[in-house]
Amino acid sequence: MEKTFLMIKPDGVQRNLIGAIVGRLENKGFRIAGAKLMQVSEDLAKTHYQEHEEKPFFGELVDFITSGPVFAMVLEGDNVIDTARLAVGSTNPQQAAPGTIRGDYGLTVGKNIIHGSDSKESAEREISLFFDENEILDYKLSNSAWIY
Ligand code: RTP
Ligand code: MG
Repeated sequence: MEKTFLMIKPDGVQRNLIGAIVGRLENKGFRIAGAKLMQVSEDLAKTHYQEHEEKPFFGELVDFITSGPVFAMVLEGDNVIDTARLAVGSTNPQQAAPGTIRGDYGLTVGKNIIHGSDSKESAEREISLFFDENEILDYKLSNSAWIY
């Protein structure tokens, strides 16, 4: 089954949205394979957002993502990479559809509540950047037969 990486950003943590967001993802039926509250180091932030190194907002992005704890997650499900991105919503919360996490909770592009991996390659890369192998658990949900 496919895995993806999601991270509630410091604004989501500070606004006490961890429970609401994790609740939505659990309700959808995804399996939480790993989860932790953590402080992102400057090195990890720069590596994670490497693709944006040349962008004018890179410095702000690194400062923001290291400004307080984040809640990092590995989710598992059928087609979860694309489906979780749909649940996250468009990058700019002002354009994100209601019903999406960014559409319902976010206000500006700089503080858009949550990150989600955008491809199979990013998901693999980001999971291994943020999680040790022993932090990702392989277990079955008792209701899984009712989901897939
Ligand atoms: P993310 O990587 O955080 O899940 O967001 P995304 O794929 O939807 O968007 P991406 O293009 O990867 O941009 C990464 C983050 O950079 C910030 N950003 N700021 N000021 C700006 O114009 C601007 N553009 C992007 C956003 O916080 C975005 O989530
Ligand atoms: Mg991105």
